[in-house]
Amino acid sequence: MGLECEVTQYVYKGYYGWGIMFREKIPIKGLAVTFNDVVLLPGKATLDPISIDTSTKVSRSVSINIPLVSSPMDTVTEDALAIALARLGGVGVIHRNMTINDEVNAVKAVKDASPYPVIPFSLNPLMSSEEAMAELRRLNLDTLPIVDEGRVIGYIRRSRLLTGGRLIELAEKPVMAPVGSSGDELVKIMRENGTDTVALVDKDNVFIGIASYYDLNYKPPFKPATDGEGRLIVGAAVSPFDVERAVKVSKYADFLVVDVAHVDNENALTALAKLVKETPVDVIVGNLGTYDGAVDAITRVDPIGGFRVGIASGSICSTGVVTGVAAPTLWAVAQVADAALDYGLGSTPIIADGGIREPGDVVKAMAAGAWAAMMGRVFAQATESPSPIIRVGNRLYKYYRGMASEGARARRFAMDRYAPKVKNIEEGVEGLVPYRGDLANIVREFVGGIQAALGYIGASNTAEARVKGRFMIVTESGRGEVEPHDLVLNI
Ligand code: CPR
Repeated sequence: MGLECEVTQYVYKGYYGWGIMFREKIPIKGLAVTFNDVVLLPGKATLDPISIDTSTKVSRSVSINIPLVSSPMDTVTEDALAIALARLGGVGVIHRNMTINDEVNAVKAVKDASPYPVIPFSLNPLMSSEEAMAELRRLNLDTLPIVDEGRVIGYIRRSRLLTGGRLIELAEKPVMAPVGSSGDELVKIMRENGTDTVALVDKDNVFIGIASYYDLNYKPPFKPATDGEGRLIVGAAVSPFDVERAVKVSKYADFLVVDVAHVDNENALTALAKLVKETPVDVIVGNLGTYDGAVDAITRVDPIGGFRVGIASGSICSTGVVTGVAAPTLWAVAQVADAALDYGLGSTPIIADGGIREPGDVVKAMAAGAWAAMMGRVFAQATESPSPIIRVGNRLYKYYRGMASEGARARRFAMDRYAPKVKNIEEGVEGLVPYRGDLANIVREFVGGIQAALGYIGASNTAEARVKGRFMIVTESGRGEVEPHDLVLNI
């Protein structure tokens, strides 16, 4: 039984009474409640956080291992970040601020990447045993292949180097596998040979790089998100009006994500109803902000592969300021989740999009009915995002901009002939965000926080969070109390 069925069952079996509605979890009507307005109530835990299952679905037929999705933005998701995120179990959505060909190529690059890092480290037969030892120590590895003119000619183990002598005389037989082997196959080979690396070779036996036990043996939940053929999962953004792009990228992408600020629009829904019939993969529809908007989409577009939800909560978004219109993500998720349940789409994933700052926000979104969270700012801060690192004084930053900001609009109108200029105003800003290092560090922190939050609310997986997660509205003084307070923190 899939996770989605379990939730529907909890809901209808009356886990918390009959017909639980996500909107009723947010008790004050008429208040656009945001992440910072609520706390989650603790519940009885049955598992230690580290054993909590973080897997979920991003669309009806695509599963991922951690509930994190990167925004299709030109300072966030191109192939490098999508590869890194899928290797960690989440999924990236390639942005559409580029030509159709470029988007197809970025998607293909993710599908062609190995699900684990392949690193071009090796030893040269001319090295002395001291030099080889220094290299192994530097890389913190026990074994490395000796490679001569592209061929693996032997394998070196640290312990053998202690006696000194010519590298080739100290070598053992090569430990190799074809590039594209699954992680499990490689781990098996390493165990059989007592090595912590395997040399990967192409079909002509040419050395490509090594895979290491350290990279492959990610502790759960760091298990790559892969398709049925073991290739990394990736999504691609499309405009509802761009059938040509949708058809071309969906040949390779696992799912499409509709990329408009507000999809509850006559022209967009008419176009989308046609577009979903032209593509073989799930189409995630958004952005949506209200129950009625979701009903419009559900009744006009069939099939719907998932919902992308939240209007004006994004960190770079100025829609709320410029237009006064907003459907904050947490509130919007509860709205759309109820519409989905009421219209028989309770097993269609909902992605909370915009305004996520902390791991707890992801779990708050789940308690309101979400399956996963989409983030822009947090991922823009990673080494792998496509924006440059900028030094200001002695601090490092990355450039981050909204997709309706002046710079992003200018690029889109140049690149995309399906980008009609329907508004005469920018609805986003551009700025700098602190650089936070490699994506793996950011994701590790987020997943640890998500597991801890799930543990506190008594959920043993993401599906249970939608059922068991309950909110209390927190007052201004309460907010101050549940944050670190009354300490001098900057010591
Ligand atoms: P943060 O994670 O940065 O808070 O929000 C990212 C989300 O903001 C994106 O996934 C997208 O939905 C939304 N977004 C991107 N550009 C935007 C502009 Cl210019 N205006 C409003 N929302 C935007």
